[in-house]
Amino acid sequence: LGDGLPTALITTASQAHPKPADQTFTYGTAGLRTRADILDSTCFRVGLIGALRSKKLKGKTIGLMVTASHNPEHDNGVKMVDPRGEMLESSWEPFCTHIANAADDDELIASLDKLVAHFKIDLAAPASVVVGYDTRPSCKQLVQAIVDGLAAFGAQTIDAGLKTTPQLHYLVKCLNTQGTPDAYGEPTEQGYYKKLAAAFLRLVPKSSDVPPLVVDCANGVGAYALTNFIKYLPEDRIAFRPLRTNTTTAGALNSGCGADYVKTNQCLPVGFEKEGLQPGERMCSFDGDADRIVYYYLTGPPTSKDSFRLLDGDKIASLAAGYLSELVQQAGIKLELGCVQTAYANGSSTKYLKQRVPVTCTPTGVKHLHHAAESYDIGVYFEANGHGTVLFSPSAQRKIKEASPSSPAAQTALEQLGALVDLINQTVGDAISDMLLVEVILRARQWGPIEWDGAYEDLPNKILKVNVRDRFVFKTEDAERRLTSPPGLQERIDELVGKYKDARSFVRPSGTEDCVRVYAECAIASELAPLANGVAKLVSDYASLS
Ligand code: G16
Repeated sequence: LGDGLPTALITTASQAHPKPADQTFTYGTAGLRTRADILDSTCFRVGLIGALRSKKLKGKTIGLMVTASHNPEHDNGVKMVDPRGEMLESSWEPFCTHIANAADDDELIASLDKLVAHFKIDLAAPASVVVGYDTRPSCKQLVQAIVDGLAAFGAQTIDAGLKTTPQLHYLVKCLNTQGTPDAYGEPTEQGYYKKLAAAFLRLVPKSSDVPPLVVDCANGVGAYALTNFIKYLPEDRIAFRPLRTNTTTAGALNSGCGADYVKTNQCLPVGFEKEGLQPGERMCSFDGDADRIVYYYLTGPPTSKDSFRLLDGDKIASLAAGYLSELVQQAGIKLELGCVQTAYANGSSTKYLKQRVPVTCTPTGVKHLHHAAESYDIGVYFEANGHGTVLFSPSAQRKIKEASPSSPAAQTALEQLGALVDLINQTVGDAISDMLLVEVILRARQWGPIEWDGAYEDLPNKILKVNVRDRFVFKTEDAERRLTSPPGLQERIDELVGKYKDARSFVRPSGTEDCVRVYAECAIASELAPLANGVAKLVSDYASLS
């Protein structure tokens, strides 16, 4: 057992990071995530796994990001980033779960051994891992646990410090491509700002009188990044009014603010009505690690709930898909543009997009959308919650670079596409990069939020959380649109949905929180509450039977 593994080093280090008894950890939608106070052993073990992942890839740098993103401040987690900046290869996920749950040192060594044997990992290979973290108070200690895990394998550890999740993804890709023809950028935080700012200034070359964009930073790391980024952009091109930037008050992170709060509750962040906001003013919210963004505006006084209009990930996808399709056409090149959504996409957005471009539906989680988007020349992927980006395939990027324009208009379109390739963080959804993309398109079209919103009207919709004893009894199929377990529940949901006009509802276990999520939409606003609450009640009833 443990042949070739530095068993003594692992077991000695492991003593400082004992696994809490009676706790089970699961690799979920975005890595391992749960209450921070029980996560120390998991982080130590993620350090061990990270070192092995890099060894498997012959020393390529992988990334570990300590964050629980949209979750409350008392939670934490780790997102694992592969060398091209994408999420950890999914075949490793069950091994992560298994290793995180090993009860003692013997089981830990045995589970590591299994991973090494399964993936035929050369333990003599080098390992390099870059570690970043968000503003949560628990991060420092959890990063130390990761570093202890990495040290047991003698991995080279690069401390990236406080970063947004997309900045960490960017760094990973830059570190692995520097000095190659595919160099993605300078592997520093400053390099990230410079790259985005330079691309933005190519797209918005003249000063503009567009009013400042109000940005809710969720009291998280996005506040730090936006403050740093602003220095790279002349105020006459784009101005910001950052709000909810308090990263030091205990409990403030994501509390009553942030993209998840705004999307779920379909209202302004708490207290925004006192910020002197005007109807038609552009506003947006980041989430806790700045990898999601939603926009919104008011049609009337901020105190009236009816005046709130949400421009969520679906609306961003339609804005981006429409604009990019036009540019491709103007450029006179042949590229297939497609969109990827999940079951949470509003039915109206899917209808709107399907009339224009091919649309694919995947299960929740960037990892699924990202891979599906890679099958298009230009793949626009967005979850309704604001997590998404645009991918340009290597051949699309070549075509954009090498095409000979047939007219001045084609030349401009090609230049704009080239700048967009640089503006968009293609490693993962990125609130800052997506925000710049939206701002570029709105300026190019001379649109405000009202014109953007006019593309289609969302069907009334609701997301509810239901707390159950064991969310894992809920199993899904068909990109999470139907339940296969508990038996009989899907039929009851179908029956209920059938009673309402143009209704749709589905149920799935969350992969980041201990709850089951219910989504419901229908044509008539007054029917939404009975539909959503009715499905939630069915979920509770079946959960208590299982
Ligand atoms: C993560 C994932 C997203 C997913 C969200 C909610 O976001 O990256 O793809 O939509 O969790 O997932 P679930 O419904 O399974 O809880 P974040 O921003 O929290 O990292």
